[in-house]
Amino acid sequence: MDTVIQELISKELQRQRHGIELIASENFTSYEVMKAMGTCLTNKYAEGYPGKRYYGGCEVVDEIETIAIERLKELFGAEYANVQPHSGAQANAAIFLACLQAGDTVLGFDLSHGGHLSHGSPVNFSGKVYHPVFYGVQPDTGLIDMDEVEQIALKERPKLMICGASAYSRDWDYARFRAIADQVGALLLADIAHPAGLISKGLLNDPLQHCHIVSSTTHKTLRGPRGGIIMMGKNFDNPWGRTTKKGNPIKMSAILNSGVFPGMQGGPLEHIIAAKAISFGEALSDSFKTYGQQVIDNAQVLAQAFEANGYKIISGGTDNHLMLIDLRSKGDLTGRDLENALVKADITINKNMVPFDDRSPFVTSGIRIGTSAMTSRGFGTSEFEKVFEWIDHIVAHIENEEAISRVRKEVNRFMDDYPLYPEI
Ligand code: DSN
Repeated sequence: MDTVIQELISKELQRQRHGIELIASENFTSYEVMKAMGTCLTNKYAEGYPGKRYYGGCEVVDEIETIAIERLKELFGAEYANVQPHSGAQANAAIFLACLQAGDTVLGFDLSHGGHLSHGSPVNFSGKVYHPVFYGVQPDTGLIDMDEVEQIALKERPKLMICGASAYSRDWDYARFRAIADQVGALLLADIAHPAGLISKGLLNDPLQHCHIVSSTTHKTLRGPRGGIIMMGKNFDNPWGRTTKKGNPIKMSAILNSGVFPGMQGGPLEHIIAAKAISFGEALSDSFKTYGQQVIDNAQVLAQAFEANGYKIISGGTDNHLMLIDLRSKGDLTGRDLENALVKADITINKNMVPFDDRSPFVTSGIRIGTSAMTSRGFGTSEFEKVFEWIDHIVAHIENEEAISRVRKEVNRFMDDYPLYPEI
């Protein structure tokens, strides 16, 4: 037995058990989802797709992957689903590869306003191989201005437009994005990595009605294993209306599948796909809708508590599971310093650039907070009021190690009543 690594895994379990997890992109899977990832399925090579593999012995994994695909289609009302992307970034890379030529223009949401690296950031493949242009939020409202998106699209004529973010607390107007995409002949991609679980239960607008392609991760609000997916809604399989020389429609689903494999990836991770299938089954249940609504209620209570106590929430509130807090309303406090102080109290958040930030991404003027993980642990609105009090206390005593240590002890005692993975 590798005691070194086993002890470190135990240490991480203790950290997760006793701390308060507020990173907006994290969650706690069910024990069953987690167990599936540590099974013999990891040993199987299965390049290709169910029924069309390049290896023998794929009968069982074919069944598992087919169930994952069918459950995902049912969950979102999708016509097409690919469950093989290893991550959200790789799902996006496969879509870019499938739909674009090097140098094509892509219009995405600015990373420094809340977008994502894989939507055209110059340090990412998407900004190196393609030509990125961006829309952002308005300085006064913190909201995306759809008229501005339209103006940029008309000027830049992108081949692909992307709606979706890592740190935007408002819902998306997918219908208007689609109308703009149609004006300039662009494909429209919604990256729903963050709000996917909430969308799946009808708690936020539905991108599959309007966007040609939808990508996501599976481990954020969807509460599955770490991974990615690609979907298409009904009637989007031939967005160009083009046919082959033989008169057959050119199918986007086939192009996307080949973008993932063999385009971007080799063998799919069938142990992860099994865990995805289990989590999609969980998300199909009615109780997952109750969970999603609680995530939103908790985020709203927390955002209101911050606002009522003089913190500036970008856009003035939240429709989803997260909020971006501009700490410039609290003097010289930086995101980096607050993240470090909170970690000492076993409260985990991440520092985050805010729109029009004058500090670097390593320092930042903001923090991002999400409620999905602690809602999975059983937190309701009263627990989130307590979370606000702890964070506010640390802001007020940021250099007082004793005060921080007292909060840590309180947090650790509090979390004893919210067990995590008692099976272990
Ligand atoms: N960077 C991740 C997040 O935290 O939102 C998404 O990839």
